[in-house]
Amino acid sequence: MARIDVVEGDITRLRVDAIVNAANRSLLGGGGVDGAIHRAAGPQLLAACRPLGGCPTGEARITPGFRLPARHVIHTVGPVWHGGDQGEDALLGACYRNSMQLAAENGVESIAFPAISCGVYGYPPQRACEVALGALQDWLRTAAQPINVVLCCFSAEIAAIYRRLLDAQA
Ligand code: AR6
Repeated sequence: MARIDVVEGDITRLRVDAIVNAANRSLLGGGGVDGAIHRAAGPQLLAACRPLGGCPTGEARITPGFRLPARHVIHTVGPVWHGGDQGEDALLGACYRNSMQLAAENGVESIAFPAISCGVYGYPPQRACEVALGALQDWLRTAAQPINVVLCCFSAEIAAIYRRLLDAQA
């Protein structure tokens, strides 16, 4: 059975097969975790993203990790929070599912996610963590092969939310 671990820290440092980037639809970089990943991977990452021609919200694309310890970067575009009745939960869940699907297709055995949409895009963290965990656990339940998941939290607040949700299931 695949594991889900909660880790606090910088996702660009993690030695996993793939890290997920909370990108925007251009896939040409930005602030937050996107900026950190591009800085750590080096300029080849932008060169690899450019020909992808962007990515719709909820979908995912894969590139090499270049200078990162991770072999792959999976770029996904989370929804901007507009109050919760604009299909945000479905789009956020799709980010996690589509990232896992792409990971499986590329032989990834370990993957780390940031808290997609919880920064600049303004998603309420508790709700985002519930959607993320639900989507990941649903995916893992029916997966042909197990993939170990790291929930990489840049703040203690997000880590505490994930730990509470996981403890409540134990
Ligand atoms: N490692 C792990 N998590 C991080 C790191 C890091 N190095 N840096 C920030 N976070 P955000 P979004 C956390 O704003 O809300 C970009 O400009 C952060 O604390 O990076 O999906 C893109 O280009 C927060 O919990 O992504 C888009 O335009 C989480 O990562 C836009 O921001 C996500 O925050 C996407 O916004």
